[in-house]
Amino acid sequence: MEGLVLRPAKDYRVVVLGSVAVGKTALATQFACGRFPERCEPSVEELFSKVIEVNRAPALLEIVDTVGAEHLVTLKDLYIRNSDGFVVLYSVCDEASFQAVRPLRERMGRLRGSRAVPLVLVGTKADLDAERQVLTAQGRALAREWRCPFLEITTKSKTMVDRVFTQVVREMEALAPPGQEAPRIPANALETWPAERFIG
Ligand SMILES: Nc1nc2c(ncn2[C@@H]2O[C@H](COP(=O)(O)OP(=O)(O)O)[C@@H](O)[C@H]2O)c(=O)[nH]1
Ligand SMILES: [Mg+2]
Repeated sequence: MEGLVLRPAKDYRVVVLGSVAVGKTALATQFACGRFPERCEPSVEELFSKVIEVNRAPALLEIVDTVGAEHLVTLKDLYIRNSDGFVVLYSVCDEASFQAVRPLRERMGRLRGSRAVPLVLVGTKADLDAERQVLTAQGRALAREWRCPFLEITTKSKTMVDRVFTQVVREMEALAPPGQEAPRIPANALETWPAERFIG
């Protein structure tokens, strides 16, 4: 039928979170576009989408690549409230980025109230072994505490990056009751939704 657009039955929004320069944009770009960006614009929040196969059915993943800027905190909180799954990143070469994930997880728990927080904990830049500051065992221990999947990856590897998103889909399907749609916010929320609406 002309004009009829078939959308996959499943539609998930996944938010990529973590400190500045841990590789959020690289991860989203590698997943959605199949390439590793050597340089990324640090201040642009982007939305990527890709259809993948989950349990032999197509699922549309909408990926929100967040930015660290303070003035966007309210929008980030909104995404945490209204999304289906999360990829929480730190860099294994940046101890401070690892320290930052615990308060982030606590904030996510507060913002989502009683709702599940389907997430995957990911240590990036595992290819830079000489610069490593966070041990694999530290990431694994934190994931055990949070009862979530844990992966160490390099975003240069498409295979590893794909695995992150397969894992997050599994978490969403395991933790979120089917048929409970999160309320949607528009993709161009920055322009159309005045920030004042979310204060308080
Ligand atoms: N060697 C290496 N570099 C990475 C990796 N992930 C990201 N980068 C680089 O780290 C820098 C910051 O990445 P970016 O995606 O912009 O970080 P963001 O601020 O979290 O979005 C960029 O120069 C990336 O090319 C990785 O796994 N290994
Ligand atoms: Mg970025």
